[in-house]
Amino acid sequence: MKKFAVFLIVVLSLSFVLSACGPKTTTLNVVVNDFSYTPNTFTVPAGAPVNLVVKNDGSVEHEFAIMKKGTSVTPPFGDKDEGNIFWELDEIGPGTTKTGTFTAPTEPGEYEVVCGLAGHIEKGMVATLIVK
Ligand SMILES: [Cu+2]
Repeated sequence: MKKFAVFLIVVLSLSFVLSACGPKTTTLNVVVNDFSYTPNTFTVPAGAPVNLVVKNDGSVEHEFAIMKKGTSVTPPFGDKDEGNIFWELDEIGPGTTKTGTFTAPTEPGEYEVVCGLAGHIEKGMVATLIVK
């Protein structure tokens, strides 16, 4: 019985160790301004958990919307584009920092990132998320 208890403890602690070895979280730090993303290109591993930290140094609200693979926005951003959003962090107020987490797409390639607020893409708020 005692041996079984020891065995159980070993199995349980092993499963804890293994679960801690899942995909590593990637942290992406991006600064948004009126009207740009810095950096403008970011790379994340396919399928990895991503912790996105967006600092808004601008004077108006901004967004960080990742479009689905193979789609890109022809401005103006509108209802035609809503269904093509893979994931987004919105309502990033001026002078604030907002954090969000998402799982990177499993399909490698380039994904368009835009700010969907009226006129912002036109002024340059387009970036590229590279998944590999
Ligand atoms: Cu914007």
